[in-house]
Amino acid sequence: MPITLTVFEDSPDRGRGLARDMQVRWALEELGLAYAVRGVSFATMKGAEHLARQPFGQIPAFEEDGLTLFESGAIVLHLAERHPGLLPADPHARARALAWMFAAVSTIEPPIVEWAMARMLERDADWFAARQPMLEERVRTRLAQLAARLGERDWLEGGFTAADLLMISVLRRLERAPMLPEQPRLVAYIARGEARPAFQRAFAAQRALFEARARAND
Ligand code: GTB
Repeated sequence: MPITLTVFEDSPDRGRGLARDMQVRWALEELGLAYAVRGVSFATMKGAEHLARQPFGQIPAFEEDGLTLFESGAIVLHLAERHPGLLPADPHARARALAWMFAAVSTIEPPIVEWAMARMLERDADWFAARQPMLEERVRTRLAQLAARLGERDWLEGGFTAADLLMISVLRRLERAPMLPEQPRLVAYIARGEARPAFQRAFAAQRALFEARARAND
């Protein structure tokens, strides 16, 4: 059975590739794996059929050969473990790459998402302006720490790994944030990731879906 990836039918990011199916698409492209896409509407995502794939009614979900998986980080890890190319062979380097994968989703992503969600959903709240500097500062701290550790290196652990794929995907959510340009090393790091042919193919595929939907809705 071919790999099937469930994604937003109408992504709210309007083709900017910020939803988390991008992580999985990028990994599949890096590994040269073909996949089919199933688009789901917001209503369908909350129905029993999709909840059986993704218990929180979210995207992405991944299916292959009777295996159904959710959580973008877990899907990327599954693919990286099954196919060579996204994790180092050396056990210590591999363990460090895994640590960075977890850092991407559990240390760097939470303050970024909190900042982004506040901007998206809480702009009209009377406490928005008071809370925003604190949320920005939390992101700023993590970006400075990450940039310090990355240093002059191109990637987090030797060559490009699944850790860079997840970290760059998480950082891309900051594309319009004033905190990101304060860290030129991270700006360059994101650009290096986005320049990879596999990223370009993944981005183009999600963009094509958005454009097809936009044409159909015209
Ligand atoms: N931890 C899970 C994972 O990594 O797979 C989180 C999955 C998740 O948050 N999915 C979101 C979703 O399905 C889409 S990616 N949301 C619908 C819902 O919860 O009902 C998050 C996202 C959404 C929109 C933008 N955007 O518009 O820019 C960016 C990212």
